[in-house]
Amino acid sequence: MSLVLRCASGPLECARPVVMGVLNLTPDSFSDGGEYLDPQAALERALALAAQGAALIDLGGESTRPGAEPVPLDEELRRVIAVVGRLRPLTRALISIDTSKPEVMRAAAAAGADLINDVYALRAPGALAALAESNCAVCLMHMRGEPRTMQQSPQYADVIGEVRTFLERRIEACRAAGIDEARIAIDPGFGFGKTLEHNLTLLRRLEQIRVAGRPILVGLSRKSMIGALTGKGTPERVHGSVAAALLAAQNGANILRVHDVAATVDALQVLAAVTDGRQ
Ligand code: HH2
Repeated sequence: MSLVLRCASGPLECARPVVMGVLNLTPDSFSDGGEYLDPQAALERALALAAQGAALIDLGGESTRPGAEPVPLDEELRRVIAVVGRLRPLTRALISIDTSKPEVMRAAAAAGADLINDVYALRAPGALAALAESNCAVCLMHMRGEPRTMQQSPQYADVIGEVRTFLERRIEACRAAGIDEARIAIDPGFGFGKTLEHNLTLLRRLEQIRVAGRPILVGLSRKSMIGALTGKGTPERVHGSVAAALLAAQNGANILRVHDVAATVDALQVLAAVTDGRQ
């Protein structure tokens, strides 16, 4: 099976799952907040993640953890764009930008970004047009509500059906804006307006949210669902996160967004050896 995501600097083949390393350039992200605010520290971390086997590096200038406050445009641009420009010539890893703001999308595309990872699925005014003008791929993520309030007792009659319908509609909106389907990945948005039970249902039945045969990206790494299942605090969620990533890969995920790249790459190698006889 071939499964390709067309990114700005070339195609990403992801039928065999690949890893996206998380790098938050924020003071308040739930897992690595405050560690990479200095651009030099961020660059070194990005190169380390690539060396550990990340096919993509996801740079974010705004936390989306439950309860997070929005970041002003100037501040997000300042945090992200200089790092993209400096990182571009130093690595062949694809550069993803975690943003919902059209101005950041445009500036990131001009600085050499490959993919826009938007937890609002291009619903902000002007976001569809900004993406359409670029050559970037996009990840469309499902979120119920907004980060400040999304975990206040979310309810679904049918979580799989509702996530799937949302993703179908956002792909349709992309098509109407002139964004080729080959540039689209989809994400059920673990923890974004979902209870533990919703997250487990999505993980169990992941393949059922695949719309139009597009690659599925999942972010489970160190999230509170791993904490709820293991009783561990954020830095101690590595083992649980690797297990979740592996299960997601077995159930259809193509891109795994993780903080612990080396551990996840090792686990995927074991999975690949078992599933395709490759060593
Ligand atoms: N999760 C987070 C951020 N961005 N993007 C996608 N596509 N899918 C996800 O599940 C996802 C995401 C939250 O994690 P993190 O970036 O580690 O924390 P914070 O939002 O606090 O910066």
